[in-house]
Amino acid sequence: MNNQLISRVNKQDARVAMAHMYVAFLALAIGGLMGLLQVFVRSGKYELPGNIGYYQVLTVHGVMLGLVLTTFFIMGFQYAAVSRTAGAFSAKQRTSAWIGFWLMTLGTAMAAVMILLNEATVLYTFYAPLQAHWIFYLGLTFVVVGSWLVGFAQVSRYVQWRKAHKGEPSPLLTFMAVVNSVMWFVATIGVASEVLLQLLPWSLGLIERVDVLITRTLFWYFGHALVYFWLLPAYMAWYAIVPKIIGGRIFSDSLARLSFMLFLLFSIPVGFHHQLTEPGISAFWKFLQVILTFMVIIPSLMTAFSMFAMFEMRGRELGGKGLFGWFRKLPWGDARFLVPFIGMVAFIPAGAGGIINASHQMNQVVHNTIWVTGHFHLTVATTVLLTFFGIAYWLIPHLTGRVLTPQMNTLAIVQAFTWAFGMTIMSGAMHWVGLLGAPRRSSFSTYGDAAQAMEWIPYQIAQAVGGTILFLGIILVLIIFANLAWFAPKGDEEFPVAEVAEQAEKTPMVLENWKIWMTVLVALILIAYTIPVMDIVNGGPLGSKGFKLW
Ligand code: HAS
Ligand code: CU
Repeated sequence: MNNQLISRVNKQDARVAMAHMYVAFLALAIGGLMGLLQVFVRSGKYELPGNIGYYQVLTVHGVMLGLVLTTFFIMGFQYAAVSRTAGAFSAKQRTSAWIGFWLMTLGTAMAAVMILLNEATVLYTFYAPLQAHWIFYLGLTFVVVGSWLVGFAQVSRYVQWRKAHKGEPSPLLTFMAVVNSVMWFVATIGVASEVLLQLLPWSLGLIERVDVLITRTLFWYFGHALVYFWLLPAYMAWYAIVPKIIGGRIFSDSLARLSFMLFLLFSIPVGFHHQLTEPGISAFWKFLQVILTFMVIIPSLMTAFSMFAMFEMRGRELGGKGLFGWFRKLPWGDARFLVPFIGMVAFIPAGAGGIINASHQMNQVVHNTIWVTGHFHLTVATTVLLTFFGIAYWLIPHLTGRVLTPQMNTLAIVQAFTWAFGMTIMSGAMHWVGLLGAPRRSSFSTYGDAAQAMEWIPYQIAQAVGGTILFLGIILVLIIFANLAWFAPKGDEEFPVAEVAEQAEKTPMVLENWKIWMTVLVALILIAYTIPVMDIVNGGPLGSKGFKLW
């Protein structure tokens, strides 16, 4: 296939991708420091200096890590992956990506300044009734529009490739990047309309009130797909890159594509599973979206299956015998494999927690408790993030023309174990104390020395211990990043892309028939949202004038 023809990311494309990486890792540094402050405050043993508020710090943390780090890393990685597998971008496409990058960076700076000025302490979900300064919302708009431009470049390169290769399936990584970009376009329509039609005019005083339930519904229409926008690049690495690193092959190209298409279809019409306790949406529509949520678990189970199959195939090739002998044969000393692997292991309890959250009755127990925080620190902050680190360890040197030295490889392994250890303590404590009722998104309080609140304190101290270990992990990864970006020896680090196993079937072209999939997608969204949204619009009260509670 074309993998052999193009073996590296074009030099000019590498600059685009690397620019994204700088912002991503800067966001990691800032956001990580805020996380450390938060666990300290919640332990009850520490108070923030000056006039800095807990919720302000929490907003910086969520925005920097949940929105900025992820979006920049993903767009940079996908851009590099398309250049590597479909070939260099045209000058026009590259310009679109550069404009997108600068627009995102400008928007990030605007939002960050407003949060630092304490004008936008609205947390990373930023829906009404909390009201931020309009510059914050405008900044977020720039981030979204900028990401569209980088995404358009990828889609345009894909279309160009397909025109030149009629009847052939596109390179797998390019296809996956395009699926994720398309999902992102469709999902961000929700948040863009929330910001442009509601939050922005409301914060400018052009309209007096907004309907809180509509802002929340539009946000979660976007917000759930957002979490899969984070996950899919990790899956790209698992399906198409990790096999090459371990010397194996992709278990099945068709299965990988099918799972990505299922993500595109089912990631969006499920936002109500974040609103299961919300009055104003009838139980039937919540039930329907819970069913669709259970549908979107299937492609993750398919992924788990493929990973096991791929590992076993490779382990047996290396002479592994018996039921589990293959397991020992995998290249455990290679950080590019081991770090994402730890992420995979974390996804087993993380996914199980997600299924608990999605189960309507059990959601009543965990919703708005710090259990949910525990859940997403396993999913996005372990599974996804460790995979991103694993990607960075070959991608950054590939882009900068350097190599990952054995010392850095060892440090990367130490980093991943530090992370896994710290997260087990922190996320474990969050899950447990969440079941005891401890709220999420709340500063330290003894609630008038209530007995229940006293019960929470030891867990909150455990969170601080785990969080401190995690912060050490952040320092380690920043050291590795700096090394790979500026100091590592010059060389040529490979951008690994795996081939498909021989016995795998030919890829059916129907998986690239976008007319079919987009029709199904739009139909699913309309079915899941039209009537409940009409109900909200018709039955809503006057709306909120907005609050500034900080
Ligand atoms: Fe979630 C809340 C349901 C996955 C992120 N989630 C959140 C929030 C975030 C988040 C950020 O239904 C909080 C938002 C907020 O601020 O309020 N989530 C799910 C479900 C899944 C799920 C059903 N979530 C994710 C992923 C995330 C993420 C992925 C980020 C990347 N989540 C919910 C619900 C809520 C929620 C409710 C709202 C809660 C509330 O009340 O507010 C599923 O997609 C999970 C499916 C996953 C699996 C696991 C498959 C396992 C694999 C690993 C294989 C391992 C190998 C290694 C091969 C079924 C693929 C083996 C090696 C060995 C040695 C064994
Ligand atoms: Cu969700």
